[in-house]
Amino acid sequence: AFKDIQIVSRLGADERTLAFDVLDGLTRPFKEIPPKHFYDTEGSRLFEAITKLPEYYPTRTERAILEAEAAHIVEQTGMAELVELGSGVPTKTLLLLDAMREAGTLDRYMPFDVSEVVLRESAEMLVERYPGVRVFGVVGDFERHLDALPPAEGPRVIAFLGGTIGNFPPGSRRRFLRGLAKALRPQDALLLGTDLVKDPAVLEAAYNDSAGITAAFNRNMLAVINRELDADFDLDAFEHVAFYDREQEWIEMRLRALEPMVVNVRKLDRAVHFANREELRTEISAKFTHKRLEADLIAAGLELRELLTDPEGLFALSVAGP
Ligand code: AVJ
Repeated sequence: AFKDIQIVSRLGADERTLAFDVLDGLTRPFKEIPPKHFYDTEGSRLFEAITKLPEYYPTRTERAILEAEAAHIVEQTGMAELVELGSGVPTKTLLLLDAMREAGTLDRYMPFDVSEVVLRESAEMLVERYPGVRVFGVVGDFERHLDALPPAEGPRVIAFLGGTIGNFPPGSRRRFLRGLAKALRPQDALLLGTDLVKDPAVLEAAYNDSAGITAAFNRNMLAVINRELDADFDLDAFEHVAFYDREQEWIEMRLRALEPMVVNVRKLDRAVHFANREELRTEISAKFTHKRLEADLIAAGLELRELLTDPEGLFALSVAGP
């Protein structure tokens, strides 16, 4: 069955962008490291734990929407190929693949992930579960390596789930969506998961859980930098900060220095100064209104075909096409 698995890698050892991002991010007037650097093995484990927290509604809500709508999405798109950006552990994916199998359209699954181990394990599980499916995995950064995907044969759906699109600042978000739009043919579609604007108390609770898992996830970025760049961040010297910015309509996560300090990043040959209470931004997570979503899609050259939400209107799955 493993003859049905093909995996290509675009991440060479010298392709790591952490060093460049840290060098940029820690020398800016307002320090910032992009959220993709949360996800080493420990960070991925902590994120999995976040998705099971009572306060963190997005994952379970998106799964419920997919449970209700997967058959409809498959029927509407006729999808034979599923590309999944940032696939990770394929739990929600199974709902779509099951519906494709039921409709008799399932031909190819193309996961895109930074972790070759995760990709290989899920590919092996999936060819067992769906005899005859071809898996084409891409180990890479979906911001840079979309061209590694083979040409579409049957109708293709690119799924970008979980609300990760919210990590892009608004201009980059439109640029990225435009890149996806260019990769789609008229018979293809984009399946996009977005968290929705709601009561700020609900939003802030989701990023300030009482078990402290999100705080550990946030601080883990410093552990990643310590390990990869031989730095000496003291994780206990930073506190977790997460708040909803009502004007921008996004959650911001930061790490706040609890005292003035100097951090050595040996691999970069830099000493980085933090003032007392200085903050390092680690993530924005944009929340959408229907209007905002539609405007972003239009700006990217995409047409909103369908907007599927849960009964409480917490989260949305959109089907869009060129
Ligand atoms: C994976 C980007 C969708 O923004 O909610 C969870 C990451 N950060 N808790 C999100 C995250 C803090 C998550 N995304």
